[in-house]
Amino acid sequence: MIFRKKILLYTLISSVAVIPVSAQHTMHQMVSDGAWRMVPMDMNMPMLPGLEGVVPVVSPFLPGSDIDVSSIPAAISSEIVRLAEGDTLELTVSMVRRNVANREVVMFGYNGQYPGPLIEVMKGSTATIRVKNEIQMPTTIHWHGVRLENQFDGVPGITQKSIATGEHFLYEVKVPDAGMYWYHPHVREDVQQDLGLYGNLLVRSPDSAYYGPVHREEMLIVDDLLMDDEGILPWGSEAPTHALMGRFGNVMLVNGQTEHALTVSSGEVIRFFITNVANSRTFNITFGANRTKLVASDVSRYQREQWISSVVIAPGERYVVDVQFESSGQTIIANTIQAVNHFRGEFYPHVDTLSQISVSDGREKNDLDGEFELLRENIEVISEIEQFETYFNQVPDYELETTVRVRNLPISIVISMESDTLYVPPMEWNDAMPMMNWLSTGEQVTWILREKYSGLENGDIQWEFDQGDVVKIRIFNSPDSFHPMNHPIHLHGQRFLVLNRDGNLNQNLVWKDTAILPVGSTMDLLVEMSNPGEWMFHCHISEHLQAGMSFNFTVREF
Ligand SMILES: [Cu+2]
Repeated sequence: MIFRKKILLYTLISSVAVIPVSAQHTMHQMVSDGAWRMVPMDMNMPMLPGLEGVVPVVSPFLPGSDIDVSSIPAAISSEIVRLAEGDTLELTVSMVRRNVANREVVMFGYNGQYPGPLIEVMKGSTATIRVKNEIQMPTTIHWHGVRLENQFDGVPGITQKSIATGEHFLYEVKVPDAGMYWYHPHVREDVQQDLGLYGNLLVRSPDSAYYGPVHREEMLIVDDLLMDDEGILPWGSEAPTHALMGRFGNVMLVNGQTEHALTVSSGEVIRFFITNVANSRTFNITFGANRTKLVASDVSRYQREQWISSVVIAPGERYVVDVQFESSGQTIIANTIQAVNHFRGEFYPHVDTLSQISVSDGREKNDLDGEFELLRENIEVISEIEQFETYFNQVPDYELETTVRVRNLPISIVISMESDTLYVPPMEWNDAMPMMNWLSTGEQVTWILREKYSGLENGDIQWEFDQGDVVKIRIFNSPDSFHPMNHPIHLHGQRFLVLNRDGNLNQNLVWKDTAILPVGSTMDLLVEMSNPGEWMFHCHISEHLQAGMSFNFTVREF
């Protein structure tokens, strides 16, 4: 350990950008041009010596900084679009004007909406969406979680050319699995997705009893945005800032709003479809004292419904829960976490309100108490997964581990991060070192997926499968790297089961496309290679993806 530290200290030579004194004095005037502004800091956190006035080594980017903001149309809230076979949705990507946390900001939107339209389709149908790009950056759309035809997966340079400004692309999205999916760009997600380019795709089952009965359905798209008094903090232009831990926001958003609220009747059962679209933040969502039933996740229902006390949801994941609100009065949906203070090595409880719920006195007339009590066994899911049981105990076909490499970071960051690994938490629920995180860019940090035996890393990894192969992949998140971090691992175009974590068998399986890997943990994924094409395997923290944490694998048509 000591040896490793020494090597790092002597080999990582500090190379930093410093705001010249003259520029520091005029920083306020430069704000509207998208100049760097100091990242918001918690007053409890000391400024590291030598970092005063230091800014990221990349240039700042804010959309619309050269345009009269009043000329940009105001965004509207999300609309539901039901698409039947043969219908085409025209989806335009453009700049929108928004008011977030009482600040007027320029963001991006799909059809001028926040979030993008909720697209609802029937299982087995094909949704046709023509995307027109009107922003000054190339873009694409990735249909997250959908086992669609490879050419519509939205990966620039792999499945399509990115859509240039003024150009179109026609997506034909065939949806084989019921559930909640989402769509977002696969070009600089750290910028475009953070600016509001995300929406839900709800795939309905023809079976009306696919889920249990509820009074109402609500979408909860959870997100966070990094803001100060002036508005949104700029993003890195040539490469992302916040490459170490990802860009955590300090303003919580539900469905793009800071003031999400619901009014419900006492006894009402609500189904929440939760999607995490944040760049990096994993949420631990609680529903007050209200009973919460876990129903489904990314690509299927669970084998068995179960009572839970909270939903841990990483970027990219979806969960479906049914909640019954019993007692009248006020309650909240919250992000309830154990935050860490790296400088003190302490954990402290922290609660952020996501939604205010007013439960009225009037009892819900059509009562579902009996149905809600019931925990259903999903026989179709159980019997389908049974067919994969022969693979459960096989030795892994592939083993990966995660790590990180840094170069040219300011020396005080290196020293501070090194001492920090002494008490690294399995999950980073908050950004406890905002300045250091902000200053670490994609030009200094490389996040790595490494094949354990070959030593091949990221894009050098070459996996080929035949359609129909069932493959066990073991992934280990090494706690012994420069700054370890949890990673949501996402596979395109296929579905997988998380068989076990740290040797503990998963007793209630569900088909997934994204799974969180805490620091120090090992998980075994059983992937059904059902869908031919060239597909991505990557970390869903936007900044980690931009910092290299990705490779492609091929499934040959059989
Ligand atoms: Cu990651």
